[in-house]
Amino acid sequence: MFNTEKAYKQAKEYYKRYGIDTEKAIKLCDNVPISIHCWQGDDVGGFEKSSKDLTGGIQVTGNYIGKARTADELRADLDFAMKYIPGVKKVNLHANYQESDKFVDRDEIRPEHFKKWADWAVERNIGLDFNPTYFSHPKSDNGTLSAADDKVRDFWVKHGIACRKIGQYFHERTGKICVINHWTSDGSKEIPQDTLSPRLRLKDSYDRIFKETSDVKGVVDGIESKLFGIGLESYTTGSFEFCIGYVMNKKKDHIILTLDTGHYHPTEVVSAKLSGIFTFQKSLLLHVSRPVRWDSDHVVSFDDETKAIFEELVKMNKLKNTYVATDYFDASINRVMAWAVGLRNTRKAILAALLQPNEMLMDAEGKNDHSTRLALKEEFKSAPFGFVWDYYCEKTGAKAGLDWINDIKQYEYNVLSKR
Ligand code: RNT
Ligand code: ZN
Repeated sequence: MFNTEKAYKQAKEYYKRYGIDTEKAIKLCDNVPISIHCWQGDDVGGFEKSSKDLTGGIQVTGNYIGKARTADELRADLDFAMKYIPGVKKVNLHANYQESDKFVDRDEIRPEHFKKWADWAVERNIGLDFNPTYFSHPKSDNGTLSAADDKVRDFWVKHGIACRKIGQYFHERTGKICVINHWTSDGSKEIPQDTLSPRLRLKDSYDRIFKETSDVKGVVDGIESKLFGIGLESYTTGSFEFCIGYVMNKKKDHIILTLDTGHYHPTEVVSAKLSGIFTFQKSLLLHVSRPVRWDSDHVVSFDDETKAIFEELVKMNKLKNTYVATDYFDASINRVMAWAVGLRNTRKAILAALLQPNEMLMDAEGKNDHSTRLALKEEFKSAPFGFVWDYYCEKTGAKAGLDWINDIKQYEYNVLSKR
């Protein structure tokens, strides 16, 4: 019979030889909040009282059974998924997940439309993060915060303002910082004649949103850039240069850069950008995703790049300065499983990063001993990490091995398949 405790004891000794304290690593890992994106549970649909197709150049593919049809179902699914996600959690909502009896347009949303979410979060002692939904709306076809039509732009500025106030409400209710992510899909299929004016308008819109809500407390605002979207291939108003320029220029601690792992050229990686950004910035918002050939938003994998990102953050001692959030959507598999797999992998990459022989590697590097540095790094790739991970998952009740997979399959049979 395999014994997780026994295996862990051996692993603990293995790591000790490299100067690594597994208990300390587990504790640190467990305390990193990860913000679970609510939109995996219903394919980014939301619960507004009007049906809208998903727009904004993002796409969800698949038609697997069991999608959450109401906010109550979504919360029940989140509750179930969270059992199998170890560590401190937050839930990340989009503005279109409002709850009200009648239709409330985006410029009119208020804290009361998110009261049920706040009650739910308070009961579970988890934080809530938030996102203005600058897409999937009749007024988003020709740009939102960068729209040439002043009336349209005013509408979206009002939405941004409303969202920051809701962010403060979440902070007041949960006692935890609310991280708001601003992403607009504004852009175009062909290169526009005028590429500058939309960017100047986008800048002005963000300025207005922040000025109007300068008294808002307990909120941090990420500005998310992107390379392209489907149907928006040639030009993105909120490009990387625009967003980093905006954030650096504002010099406000609450306005930070968001890096989404799927938002760069295929040979660019977020792990290589982190130290450059931290040279100038105090903190960062990370959207952990998995791009396959494009910004496909596949379920997060325990892959080289995800590991490299967290290794970088640990090495720089910037894990505590990074807001970690997931952002992916797969409708071709059990959505609760998709949550558990991607969130477990994110947490797993954090733990793996905390279990690297960083001191020995630094020491070798300090001595210009690059051969030892390489040998150590490579040798360590076969360290018994899985034994530490399983032990951590079992200890926190998130279950290890096949147990959690079977539980989620059972939930599919008992609950999801009946929808
Ligand atoms: C889109 C961005 C954005 C969205 C969510 C739903 O490419 O990554 O963060 O995925 O806001
Ligand atoms: Zn994102």
